[in-house]
Amino acid sequence: MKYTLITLAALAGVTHAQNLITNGSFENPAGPYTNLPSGSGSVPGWNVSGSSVSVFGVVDFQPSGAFVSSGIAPASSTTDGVKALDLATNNADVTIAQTVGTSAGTSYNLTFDLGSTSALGRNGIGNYELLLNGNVVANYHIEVPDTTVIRYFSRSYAFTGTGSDTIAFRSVGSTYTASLKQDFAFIDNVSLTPVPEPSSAALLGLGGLALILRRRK
Ligand SMILES: [Ca+2]
Repeated sequence: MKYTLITLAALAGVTHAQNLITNGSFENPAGPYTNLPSGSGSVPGWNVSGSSVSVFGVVDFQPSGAFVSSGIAPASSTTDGVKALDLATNNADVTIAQTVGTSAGTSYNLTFDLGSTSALGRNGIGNYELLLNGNVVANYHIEVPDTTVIRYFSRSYAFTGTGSDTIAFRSVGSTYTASLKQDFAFIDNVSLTPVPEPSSAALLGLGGLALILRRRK
């Protein structure tokens, strides 16, 4: 029974693989709202280009926080941890990119949460592009009429690894007409994990079974 439990734990490890993205929840840097310049050092793990970005957190909407007057419910400000990132700071198009080591031929699932709000007189529109190795592979448009919360939408994108893959999110539409112009384009909870293949899990299970049988001898 003991070794059977170990085998089950090993299988569970496959279905809950570690997130390959560094600082995908934008918890770093810690602290209250901060405007961060473009470059590779301001948001750990990410390269920022196009303009500056800002990180904000639950604390900014609490009493004595920088944005408490916005009326935004603090708990709605992130979907993971206590901080999130605004890709539309200064109403400029911004790109954040990160290169991740992958296994060629392996399937991966990228998941992330995109958010906005109509608080502070904004239009609640966020426009994004997802780029994979420099190519735009998906577009996302969100509209949030709510004025007292930040509302997030979970999105995902599946792709096959090439050995080293660069994932980038770009806010777009800063030059659109007023009615389509993005105001807030938030992002949080970026995660990249390999998709477990039934054959791999089965092989691992057989390996575990072999281990059990060997240890029982
Ligand atoms: Ca976060």
